[in-house]
Amino acid sequence: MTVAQRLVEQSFETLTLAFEESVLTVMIDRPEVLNALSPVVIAELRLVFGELRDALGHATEDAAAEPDWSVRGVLLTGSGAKSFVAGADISAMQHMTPEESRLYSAQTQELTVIIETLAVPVVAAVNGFALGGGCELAMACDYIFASENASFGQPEVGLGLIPGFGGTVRLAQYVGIAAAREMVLTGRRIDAAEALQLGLALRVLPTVDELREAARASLLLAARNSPAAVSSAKQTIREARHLSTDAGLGVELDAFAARFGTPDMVEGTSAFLEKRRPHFSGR
Ligand code: CO8
Repeated sequence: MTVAQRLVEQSFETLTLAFEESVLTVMIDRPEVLNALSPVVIAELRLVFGELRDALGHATEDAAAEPDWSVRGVLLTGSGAKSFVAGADISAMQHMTPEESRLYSAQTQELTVIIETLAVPVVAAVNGFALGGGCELAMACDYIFASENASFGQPEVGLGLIPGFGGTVRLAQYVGIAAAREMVLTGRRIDAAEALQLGLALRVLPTVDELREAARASLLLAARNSPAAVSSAKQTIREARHLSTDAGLGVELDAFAARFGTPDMVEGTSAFLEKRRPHFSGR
């Protein structure tokens, strides 16, 4: 059984999963609280992304294992047309002790790292509010598409909190330090047009349906390539991001050279020269 089959057969309390044409859609499904992230949502997201990581990890790290590339991209979205995720569930957080909040934050931060290092692309389709933990979850994805009604913000300081799900780190990576400071210190919400202008959203689509379709199309485009090469490119960009130019080029050099002689590299270059479509095995 593939990881795609295993995941869609499971039932979740707070998520709805769908699988079509190699794209797994993970929908956070708590519309009554605008898809706020409760500890159960975090646990279920960790389960889904953890299973994907384990299945794909075998494909990328263990040369002898049969690669399970059944899932070639993940679309992360919220149910309905009003909210992606309106933040961490405030009622679940209110009575946490510092120790409990540390554990909760560590678990959510770990989830963002699993997403960021997953071997396949993950696209956030932000269909409304992406506030606090919602904005932070979206930023852990490879890129963000948004609908016109989307709004983004880090309103934690208004609750006597600060971002705890990677927001103090990743927002500045997306929008630069001054814009990140302004958003985090004021708690101001920005609309989709401003998110696009700042580089937080990569594309803005008029409706939620068009948004999900565009995110899906982008994932399917990536899925036409060698999965092993896509994975390597994703990890290389992440690894090189904060290095000096020289150190980053060294990381790229190693990853580039490692592709040579692999089945996918042989197939991709042969297919081009033979003027046919490549059939990648993902190795
Ligand atoms: N948590 C719990 N419930 C929520 C949340 C939330 N974050 N957001 C909305 N809801 C609930 C509302 O309480 C309401 O429930 P009810 O119908 O029972 O009253 C329902 O969803 C609908 O919401 P509203 O009636 O408020 O809808 P509006 O359209 O009037 O307003 C807003 C929408 C503007 C999104 C508004 O709901 C709002 O401001 N929500 C809170 C946004 C927020 O502050 N988010 C940040 C939370 S803190 C955070 O995310 C920290 C991240 C770090 C965590 C790291 C792990 C520790």
